[in-house]
Amino acid sequence: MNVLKTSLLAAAIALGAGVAPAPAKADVMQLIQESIADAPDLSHLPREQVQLVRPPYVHDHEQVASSGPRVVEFTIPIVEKEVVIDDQGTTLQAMTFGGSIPGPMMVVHEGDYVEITLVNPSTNTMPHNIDLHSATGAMGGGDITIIAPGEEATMRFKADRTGAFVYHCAPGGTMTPWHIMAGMHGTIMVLPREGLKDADDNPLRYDKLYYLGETDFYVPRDDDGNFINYNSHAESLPGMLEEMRGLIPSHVVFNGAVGALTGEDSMTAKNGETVMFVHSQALRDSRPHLIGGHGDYVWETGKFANAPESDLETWFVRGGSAAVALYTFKQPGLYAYVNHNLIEAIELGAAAHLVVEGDTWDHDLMTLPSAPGAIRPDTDLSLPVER
Ligand code: CU1
Repeated sequence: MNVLKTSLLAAAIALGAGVAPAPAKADVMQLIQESIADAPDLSHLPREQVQLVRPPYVHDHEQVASSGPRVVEFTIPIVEKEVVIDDQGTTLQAMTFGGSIPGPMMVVHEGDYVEITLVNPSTNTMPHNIDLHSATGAMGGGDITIIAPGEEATMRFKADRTGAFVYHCAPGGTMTPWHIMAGMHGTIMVLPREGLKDADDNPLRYDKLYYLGETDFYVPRDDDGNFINYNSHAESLPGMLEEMRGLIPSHVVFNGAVGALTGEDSMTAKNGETVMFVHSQALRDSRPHLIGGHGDYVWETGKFANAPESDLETWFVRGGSAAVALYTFKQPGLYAYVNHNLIEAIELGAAAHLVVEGDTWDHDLMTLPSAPGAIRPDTDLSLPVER
């Protein structure tokens, strides 16, 4: 183990000193390994290896399962790297599932077995793991997937409840919020086998799916007010930790950087298409709003066992969860998908764009009887009266 790895581990232990050590970690690992012969034989089930896709896109998947449960295999390499998080060139010593912030979204169906191989290449410097909010036991898998650089582990869990669920790294102590803040979070969506339904049990479908992972970064500034660019993860930790504890983010972004989903990287749809937006936040709360559109159907908590709400203007994402919204576009043009704390959207970065193609306008829904121009002489300028 090199000096850097040793110092990071020492820092992890020291910084986590205020938190009682988890006594059951070894017990759970031991219990699982000693009774591994009791694991169900799944050799009768079909297996599928899924190639993950970089967000905001999501791998191909069925909305209504055409057959029974499967074992779905995902492999996620962990990548520690430096990324640029704004248009000023501010860098972050990032940690990622699969090289992106957020990590790739996985989609399975209820009753499927999810088999995740987590790989920590020897080029990394820190231990990592995966805690899946959709999994049951062993800290969501965190206790049985902790791997040092050069190691890998495969864990399997049954997707026994539907919804969109956050997953994140959770190596323990201060390492946990730091690794999440530095990018190690994503979403897995467990669809009902029969597909999504509205409150009256009518089927709901989507034409496109976009995954937005919102992240709050805490980059300290130097004495001149400029963001500090660190040269390594170890160097960045003390300053980032102090900034994190202040709970005032320097950046709040979708998909890893200010403007990551704008301009040429904007989301797209065709007028008339139904788009699913999955929006996760692993640490703070958020309040998505589609400017010019609505949430036709919104599972605010992201859990499909609950009927979706209808016609929402803004919805809420609890930190540590993922919300799901469906909207059918009715007008072409540019839409903004924002965190409707607009200070966070405009000043800190939590804004994305979606371009809807189309060349016909629904004048029944909106039209323009008088275009912007000079105030007309007969326009009534009297103020509202008091009563
Ligand atoms: Cu990690």
